[in-house]
Amino acid sequence: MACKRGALIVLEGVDRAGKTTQCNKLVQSLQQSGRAVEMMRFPDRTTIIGQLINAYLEKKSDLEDHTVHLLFSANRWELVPLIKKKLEQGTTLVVDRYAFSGVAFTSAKPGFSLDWCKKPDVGLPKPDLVMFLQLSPAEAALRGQFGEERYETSAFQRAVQQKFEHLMKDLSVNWQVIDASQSVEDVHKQIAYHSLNAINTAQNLPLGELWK
Ligand code: ADP
Ligand code: 2DT
Repeated sequence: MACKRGALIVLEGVDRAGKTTQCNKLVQSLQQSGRAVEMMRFPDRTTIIGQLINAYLEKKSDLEDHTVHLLFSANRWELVPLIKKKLEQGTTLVVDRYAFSGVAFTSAKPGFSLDWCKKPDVGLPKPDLVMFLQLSPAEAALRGQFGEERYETSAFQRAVQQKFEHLMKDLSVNWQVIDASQSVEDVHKQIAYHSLNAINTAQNLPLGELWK
């Protein structure tokens, strides 16, 4: 019998919600329980497309807004063969940001509809679970200042949060909202619970296609 596939698990949320902290903790705990699991993050700044995105985020280059949106999407598509291979081999993937960040960030810019922003990502591997780490701007501020990268301002982050809220109304995606103001341990417990459920369910289901 073919091996059971891994689950595609995504963490989303605003800046400083704890995505990276929780992705690392989830990977560690799943590994400790003997499961095959790996972490990925988007943008993946290591590829050639990722380096263009990195220069843009670090404000070392300017790119036209549609163009950079398509580059973020291309950065996901270039990794699809690897994502599919890992999942088929039974490895669960824990992903720090995905197409939802892509849509939320670009549609927070003037003149971009949610619908246009989703189009390039239609058909990507569909996450089995998307956890949104919910944190108020005031609580995020307690975790440190904004960095120097593009998009790191409170007005823009508020607009992004509203776009995420629209996206979360889509019941074709398995969203779980997590209260990210709790301690690292308590947030982790909830994330681990939802992830184990998703891993068990995904084993017997084919991988879906996002927004299709
Ligand atoms: P993100 O990847 O969402 O931007 P990080 O995981 O990098 O967030 O965390 C941002 C900052 O907040 C880091 O300094 C991290 O140590 C801290 N942090 C993460 N989770 C919590 C938490 N639950 N409570 C308090 N501080 C946290
Ligand atoms: P971090 O590397 O700090 O997570 O943030 N972004 C991300 C987009 O605008 N579009 C996308 O498709 C993705 C995945 C969010 C990178 C920044 O890039 C933004 C913050």
